[in-house]
Amino acid sequence: MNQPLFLYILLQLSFLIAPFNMSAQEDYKLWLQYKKVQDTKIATNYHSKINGIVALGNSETIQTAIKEIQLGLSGLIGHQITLQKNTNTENMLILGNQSSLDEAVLKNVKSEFDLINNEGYIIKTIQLKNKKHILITAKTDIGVLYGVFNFLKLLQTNQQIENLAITDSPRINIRMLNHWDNLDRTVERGYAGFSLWNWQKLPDFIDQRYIDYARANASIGINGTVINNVNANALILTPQYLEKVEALAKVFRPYGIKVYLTARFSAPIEIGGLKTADPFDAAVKNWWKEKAAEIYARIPDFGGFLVKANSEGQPGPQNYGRNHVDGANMLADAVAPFGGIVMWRAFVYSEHDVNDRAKQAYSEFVPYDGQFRNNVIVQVKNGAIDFQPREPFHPMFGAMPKTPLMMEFQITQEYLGFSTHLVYLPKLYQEVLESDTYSKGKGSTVAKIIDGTVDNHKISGIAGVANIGNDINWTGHPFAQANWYGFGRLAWNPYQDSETIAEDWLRMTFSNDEKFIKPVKEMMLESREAVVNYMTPLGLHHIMDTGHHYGPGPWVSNLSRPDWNPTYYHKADTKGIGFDRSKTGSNATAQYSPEVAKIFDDVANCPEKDLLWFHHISWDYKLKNGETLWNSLALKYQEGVNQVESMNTTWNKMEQYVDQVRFKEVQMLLNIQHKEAKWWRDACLLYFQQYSGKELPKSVEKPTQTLNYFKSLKFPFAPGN
Ligand code: BDP
Repeated sequence: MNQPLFLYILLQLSFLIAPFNMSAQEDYKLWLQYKKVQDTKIATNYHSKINGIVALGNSETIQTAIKEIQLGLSGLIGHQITLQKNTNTENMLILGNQSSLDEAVLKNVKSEFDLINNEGYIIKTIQLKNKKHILITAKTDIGVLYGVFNFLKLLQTNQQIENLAITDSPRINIRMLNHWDNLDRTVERGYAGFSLWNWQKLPDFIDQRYIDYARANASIGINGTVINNVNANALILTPQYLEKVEALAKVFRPYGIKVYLTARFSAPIEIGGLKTADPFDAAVKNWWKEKAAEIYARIPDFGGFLVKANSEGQPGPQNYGRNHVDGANMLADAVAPFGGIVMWRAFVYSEHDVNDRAKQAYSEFVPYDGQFRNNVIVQVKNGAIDFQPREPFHPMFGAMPKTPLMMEFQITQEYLGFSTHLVYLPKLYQEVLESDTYSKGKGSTVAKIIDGTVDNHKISGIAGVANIGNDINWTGHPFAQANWYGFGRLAWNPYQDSETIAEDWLRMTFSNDEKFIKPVKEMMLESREAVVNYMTPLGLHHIMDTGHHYGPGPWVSNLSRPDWNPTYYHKADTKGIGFDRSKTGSNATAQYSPEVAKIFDDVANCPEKDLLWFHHISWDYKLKNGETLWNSLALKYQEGVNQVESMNTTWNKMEQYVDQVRFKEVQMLLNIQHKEAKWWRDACLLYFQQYSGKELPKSVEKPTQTLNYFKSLKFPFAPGN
């Protein structure tokens, strides 16, 4: 080949490859981009304030902290900050836990140590022999690592670092991800590729991804991970797999992340060769005790078991005439000698129970309050049905004062447009956490129930069903990274504002430019209400298409269980629409504290956002805006579409602030979201119109297709199913 031609081809290829690689990396780096600080004044200031690092201690966690601070600073400041032996020169960054500090340093932070717990940290500007330094310290090494990540966050978000005096501690003990990952690497309700865990290559091959996964989690304070699906496969408990789990636990340990496993209740039969899994059977109890000992011999800091039992066909104690307490306590006894816990899920409902599905978990679990061992925590979804775009808080929160309850949020967007729709979920989480249960009077918010303050619990927990897969950008949608990030931040402190979190995330992930931050933050904050509007406004729920839950399916009524059918939930008829859960209906409202029940029970007082969740309302009923229910419903669907349209407009103006690839990705995804929002609007309104028999209000666009067309759409290979 002649040289010019060769060079020409090379040039063409590099155009194709270079931007791809660049952005692929940016996507991959999540919120830990560590890009050079753009504002030169700020950059110079950082440079002058950080001369070197003095690191005390040499545990794996401290080594990790040193690596991270060096990586972060070299990116943000633009050159390597070296390790120093002492604080003779000023402007050292001193890292070390409490016991590693000498008296001269300690003197500066004595009172701060009283303000933090074992995982908390202190970042403080101190003076030693008239020289200023920045100290990052904690009671434990993991606290130091959290301090390092939070110090880097200050720089990433361009905050000042003069006279620092920060103390911070997590409010919840167990802050974890739940991976619904199967051993064949498919991910139940996963929309970002396959499972991260490469079981076939483990334990010998340690993918860099495992390390970066741990870094990302530690940076937001996540300290636990359940690595396999709640619909569990017993094989994970065999030596063949435990060896692989052990290898992952070893990778995660320096980052303060404990591994937990789901336990299939019938494992003693399936892999233990026993005839029964009856929790009262001596051989069964013994099998679990030995299994626990075997796991702890490999993984001394193993966290414990998460169990889905007698739920959606999974085996459980009821198969043997026993109850949830019997099952949970048997497992709790097995892990107790090693300090392990059992997270027992309350996601139960039965096709044989004719009661409103929303009432069943409460009815089944509340009578057990006080009967669980003290190393059992009951894991409750945020709402009583199933991770809908909006649900009132689960009535179990506040109803079991003698039992620690753990929150289960879904980060993966099973019912919220998969990884195709931009939906900023911390808005949803915050709404739930701020809800007042009134269980011990006004102010008994869900956040205070789960962090243990209302009922004085020692263990507290929060879990997020992960949206992570092996896609280059981890989460499918670039903005879905914000949901992982935001979940972690709220797990650390459930009282934070989702707006602050969105802003931090944007600054760390994309840019500190105000012209970018302001509009894009607004777009994120509005996105949750948008999805509610174009999918399930005014309290509608579970009207997604069947099985895969992709797209609208309000017409579906032929499933084997009544409570799997959308028609069960919306109950549309010629008179009106909505599920009557008030006194005149299923009386689910009575499961809440009287103060809350009173509000939900009364049509006139019930928040309109929850109206059709609690009431069956006539099409002509007038809402606060003076419009009929039918008109309001239609207008909400249209509003949702309009909101996505304006999200598109906002994003289209952002090209200059973000790299080309991420810009295009988000642009294409927003276009799909817009298309699908219209699909939702048209399909739902055409379907409900059959019952209302009314015209659409003028400002609602005419449907582009017939109802039959929408009904005919089938998605046999929709992901995550
Ligand atoms: C539902 C999901 C199903 C899960 C179940 C659960 O559709 O895939 O197994 O929840 O949480 O939302 O157990």
